[in-house]
Amino acid sequence: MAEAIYPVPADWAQNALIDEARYLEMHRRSVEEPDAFWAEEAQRIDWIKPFTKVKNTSFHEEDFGIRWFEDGTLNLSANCLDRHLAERGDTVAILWEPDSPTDASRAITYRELHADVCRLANLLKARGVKAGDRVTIYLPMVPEAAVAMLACARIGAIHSIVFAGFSPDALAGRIEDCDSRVVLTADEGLRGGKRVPLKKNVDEALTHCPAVDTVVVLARTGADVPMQEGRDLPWAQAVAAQSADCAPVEMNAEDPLFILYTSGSTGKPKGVLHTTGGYAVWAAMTHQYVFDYRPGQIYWCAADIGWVTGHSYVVYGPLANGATTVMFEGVPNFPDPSRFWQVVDKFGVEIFYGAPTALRALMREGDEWVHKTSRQSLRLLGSVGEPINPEAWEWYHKVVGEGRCPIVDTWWQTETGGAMITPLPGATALKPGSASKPMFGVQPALLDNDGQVLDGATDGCLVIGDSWPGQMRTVWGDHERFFQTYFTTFKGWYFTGDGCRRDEDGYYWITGRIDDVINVSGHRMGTAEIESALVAHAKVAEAAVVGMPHAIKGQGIYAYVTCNAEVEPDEALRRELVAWVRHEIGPIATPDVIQFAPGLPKTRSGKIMRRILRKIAENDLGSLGDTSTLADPSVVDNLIANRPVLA
Ligand code: 6R9
Repeated sequence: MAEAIYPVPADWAQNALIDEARYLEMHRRSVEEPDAFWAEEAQRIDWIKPFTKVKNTSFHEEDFGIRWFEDGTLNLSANCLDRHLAERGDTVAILWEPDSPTDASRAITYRELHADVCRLANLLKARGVKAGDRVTIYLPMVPEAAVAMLACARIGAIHSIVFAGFSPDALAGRIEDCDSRVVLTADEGLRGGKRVPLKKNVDEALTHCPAVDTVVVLARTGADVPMQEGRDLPWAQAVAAQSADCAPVEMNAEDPLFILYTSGSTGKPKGVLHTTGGYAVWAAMTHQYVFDYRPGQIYWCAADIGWVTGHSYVVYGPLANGATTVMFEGVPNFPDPSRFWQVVDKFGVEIFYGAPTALRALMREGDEWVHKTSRQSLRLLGSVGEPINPEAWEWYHKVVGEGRCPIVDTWWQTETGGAMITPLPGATALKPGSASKPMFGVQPALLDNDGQVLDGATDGCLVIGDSWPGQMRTVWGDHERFFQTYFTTFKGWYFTGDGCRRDEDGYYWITGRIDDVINVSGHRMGTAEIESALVAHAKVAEAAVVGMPHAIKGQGIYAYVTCNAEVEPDEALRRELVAWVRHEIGPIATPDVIQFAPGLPKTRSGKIMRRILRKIAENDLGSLGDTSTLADPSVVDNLIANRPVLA
């Protein structure tokens, strides 16, 4: 079957910032003359001391290192706030929509945001926070979350946001890993009408983190939460006492901006570290070009600030560009499945950027929820977080966008800082399901398992050949792990962990992770993390977790569990283990299936054969492959015979 192609609409080809010819020329130049190209693109940022050196990077062991604009200085908070005040001080920077449509929304101008950021920055300074110190942010989707990020950036403190859906244990691990002394949180969060006990979670986490001496607590719901004398400060009162002036600290381009923990195929989540100058250029540039952003437009990225998409495309990219960025506290189906599109109408949103998992869930509810709304303001749609299946793409395009809005399907990662492979709306004909073409400076390649470069239309492991300004610089506290994880599988290349197909037109189609990472509703999770949560339970001897196809979430979590000898597994234990994992990691890690198994398929050397477990979870029993190398091949028959019946 020939795949669909949607040519660039004529008005987009004529009016967009970048048309096809310009894209080709800019991409060529970004690769052939990177120093000249990036010196120019970096002018979108206000530098305090201009850089004299642009690119100084190597992926090779001998001289490994990634440095961009390395002798320049800047402050990213000043780039997101101060420099807009003269021209756009009264423009709305953040349009906030609360969880419940009956509560009041908020519009915060650049001038107001600047004052709020300065006050919080002064409070942090008063609590002894200095440049280079780590500050943990555990907040719901409220404007104060953006204020917190920018206040850290203003004084050079490194923020580490922990998604407000993570458990106290997960929070404690992340506070400890980066030695943060300060936590910014709220009494409770509110999502889909449900309260999330954030302060309670913090208190529980801090029993393991004695070094934390300051907790600033925002009153979001007004719940009565215990406050520890000397440590806990009510946000509103504490900032009210501070001055609304705070000079931005001059930071080096390569000074750290933030840490964001993300799951890998092994071990604990890694603290992905981004630095200031290159990230600023990358976030601002990609936001402008990918969304064809023009000042005055209302732009909405529906991601949570707990994920990298929220960092780059709710806060830093849009604010660096002087945009009006919508921040939404709620969920797509509360109080009903029209919610997203009602918010679009309420604010006149022109650009909407969301995740396939939400779109699939809404698609299932029926078109009438979309048709109830006007959506006339929409001109561009975006997708991120996981592959978008062509069916959901077509629905997004036809039903939500009424055929008039291009869709930018942006492939990228926490590690890449911003969009890497994506259509540009005025330049790229769209193929549903394909992230399409590389961004400026991005040189993707497909390799076979032996590291041979594959040409033309082919399938392979997706790698990137050279550095780009938004690339992560290290794993917090473990530079060796950074090098080992990303640059040793294929020497001299950045390995993404994704599989990919390239078609005869040079379009890239991401096929999903090829390592032990699963993508559940666009959230990355390491199977190893869920396994270690399961084996931490007293009745569990061994566990193996794999992804399984899931109609809404993209992938679901399938856990094979072997219990201790004296334990008789039953339905009650199954429920207990589900609750256990939710408590250990958070609700996003809830197993969809737990299959009790007397044994797991292992090689003679004791390695679990995940390939076989994946096939069973996928119900793809015809292609289990060679099982003769297993220590005990009968284990597989038992797993198949006792496969739970799935709805
Ligand atoms: C931004 C973000 C990264 C992983 C990545 C890939 C998957 C993200 C995608 C996509 C296909 C897209 N992914 N965007 N797959 N098409 N447009 O999601 O970062 O949370 O680190 O996840 O997500 O597998 O490797 P992160």
